[in-house]
Amino acid sequence: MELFYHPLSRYSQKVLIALYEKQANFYPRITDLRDPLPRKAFQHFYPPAKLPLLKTQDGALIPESSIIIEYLDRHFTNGTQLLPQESQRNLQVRLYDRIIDNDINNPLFQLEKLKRADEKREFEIKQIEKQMLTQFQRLDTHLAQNHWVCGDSFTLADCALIPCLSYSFKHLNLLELDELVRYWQQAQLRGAWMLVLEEVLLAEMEEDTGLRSIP
Ligand SMILES: N[C@@H](CCC(=O)N[C@@H](CS)C(=O)NCC(=O)O)C(=O)O
Repeated sequence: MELFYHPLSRYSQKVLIALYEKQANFYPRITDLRDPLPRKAFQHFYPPAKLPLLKTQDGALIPESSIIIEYLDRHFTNGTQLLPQESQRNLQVRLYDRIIDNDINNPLFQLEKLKRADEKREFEIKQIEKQMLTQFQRLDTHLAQNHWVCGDSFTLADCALIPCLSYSFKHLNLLELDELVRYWQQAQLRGAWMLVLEEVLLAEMEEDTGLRSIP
């Protein structure tokens, strides 16, 4: 299997967590879409040019982080089961995965874009921050009854949430949300996330210094 991804892309981090949870081997194909040459090559290979993308052993291309994780969960029986078999719990996990992608991860992209823009659109920034705070408050209440996002076991919904939390804790005022703070502390001790974070920090260092490690 090959995974086309970038360590600084949150949707890529979501899939990396799943791969480590499943203890699945893969060839890492780091793809920087900001660089015109790799972007063109990747677009030629996969015209929608979105990361992450999984190439399976039989050559099929699977896009969309949640679908990639469902594929991994079906084909790799080792490691953590990320989608429960029981139908009600399965639906709940998929529901939270959608809520997190749509109402947390995607607004974070808008927020990052607005904050990077030269012209500061403070009103829009405040509006998105307010909506996200409401989402996090809901999640905090939910986490009071749940050790991980959907109960006692680690699932797809946790793969979706954890990559969103570094930026959110840095930029939103979340420290009063006790359950979310507890969740974030426990997530940072999860082995799969620690492995992902190592790669994220290395990539951030490379961005800051302009130095690339020797492959
Ligand atoms: N719904 C998709 C979202 C994927 C996505 O938006 N990926 C971003 C990077 S995190 C991307 O490839 N954007 C295209 C670009 O940067 O040109 C998923 O879950 O995989």
